[in-house]
Amino acid sequence: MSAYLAPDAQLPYCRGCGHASVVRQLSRAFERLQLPPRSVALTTDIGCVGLADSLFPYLHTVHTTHGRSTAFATGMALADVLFEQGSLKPVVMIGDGGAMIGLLHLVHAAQLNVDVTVLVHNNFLFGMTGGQHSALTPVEFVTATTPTGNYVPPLDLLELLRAAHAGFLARQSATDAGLDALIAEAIAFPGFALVEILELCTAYGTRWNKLTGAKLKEIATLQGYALGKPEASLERPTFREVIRHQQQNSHVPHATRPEVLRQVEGATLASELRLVVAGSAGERVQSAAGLLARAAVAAGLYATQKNDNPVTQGTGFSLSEICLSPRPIEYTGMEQPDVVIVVSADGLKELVANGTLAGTRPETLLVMDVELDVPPANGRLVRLPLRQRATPQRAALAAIAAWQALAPILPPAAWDAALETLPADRRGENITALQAGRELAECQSGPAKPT
Ligand SMILES: Cc1ncc(C[n+]2csc(CCOP(=O)(O)OP(=O)(O)O)c2C)c(N)n1
Ligand code: SF4
Repeated sequence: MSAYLAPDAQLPYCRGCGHASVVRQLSRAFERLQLPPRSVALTTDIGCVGLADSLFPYLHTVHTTHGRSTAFATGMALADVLFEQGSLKPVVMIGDGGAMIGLLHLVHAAQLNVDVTVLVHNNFLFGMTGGQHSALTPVEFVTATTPTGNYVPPLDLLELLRAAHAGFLARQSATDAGLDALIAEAIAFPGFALVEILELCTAYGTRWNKLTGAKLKEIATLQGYALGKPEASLERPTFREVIRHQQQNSHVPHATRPEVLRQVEGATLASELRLVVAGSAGERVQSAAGLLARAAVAAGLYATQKNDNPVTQGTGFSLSEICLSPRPIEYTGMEQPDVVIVVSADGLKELVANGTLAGTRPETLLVMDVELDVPPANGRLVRLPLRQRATPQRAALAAIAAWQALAPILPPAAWDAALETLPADRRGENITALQAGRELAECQSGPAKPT
């Protein structure tokens, strides 16, 4: 692959901004490594630095909350080691502001030694919000919040991460011709790697300070920073190696609680299926949906789950959006669900409010508690006494089981495999809920039309 950057990419930064240079060098680094585009998860932080996603249309991109990009990338790396082949390459693009806000995520990723590469775009200030100083702003540097020059010594990020046992740490200026090779080396490093890239923000940094490209090296010297060659150490085992070792040496009997889902055969799903489960907070809606996702994965399907509930956690609605597919799922939107399961008034209210019911079609199957008002929706309606017969705590899983009894796609063995992954003391209640749902479906004469 010769171009990871979109050929017609319009770089959205101010003229001369260091972010543009890093974007080009990062693309060249990918070219050097010839990484399959789908193996890269480019994770961007908030700020001007976060405008890079759309410039790399061939890669997976995730735009995250401020300071948290490293945490998202770490999560992806952990999941890739545990559930996939461990071949994903998460690359984080974060500003010095974001690095300061999410400092502990960097420390934690370094401690874990996950295969995550972090590019800290250090332009010495918060660019997007008007040039405020960060913890990495050099002494005497003028910013919006240090108008007479910063007097607080900057945090030496590399020293801090060295204390967190990071294996690959390097610092370079955005204008250095060898930056692409250095970034490629960081990405190829099997554990945690971080490159701090010194840059100029031409909107604020150069407006308030007498700076040119060459001044970046001067700033580095003044802070006592060496540029270029990283300190790499392969002596520490990576997270991947630690997990592989644990898996090979684990003495936990498999049947007690397997780390890896037991695989079964017999799924009958030809194309993607999108399902929403909605109920009340605290009534195990999301864990019921999670069990369904596990059963699907046990049966060889791909599954995604997105949960939602109000910030208050213990009150109001709780819902899960599940996509199931025989092929990798590349889009998890829920504009037109195939199946809608509603087990409480809170859940129904939320599905009306968030527009899910407006997206129902004549083919949509709605499984609802019989006590609920018939909603303004299209589709085939199945109303069951879920809360009364299965209890509110078990209604969501019972409804899922009823749907599966009416329109099965998973073999019973898939549910057994999913149940095995639960702690032993939680299996019984789930088996009861599944049984209740199947019995309710047996009594059901057939789907009706909503009014
Ligand atoms: C949690 C949170 N706090 C603050 C903001 C406001 N905010 C948006 S962009 C930004 C500055 C980002 O600066 P930096 O990370 O250095 O990136 P740059 O813009 O310089 O590329 C801030 C503080 C936010 N979006 N979210
Ligand atoms: S404000 Fe600064 S960091 Fe943002 S695009 Fe402009 S020069 Fe770059």
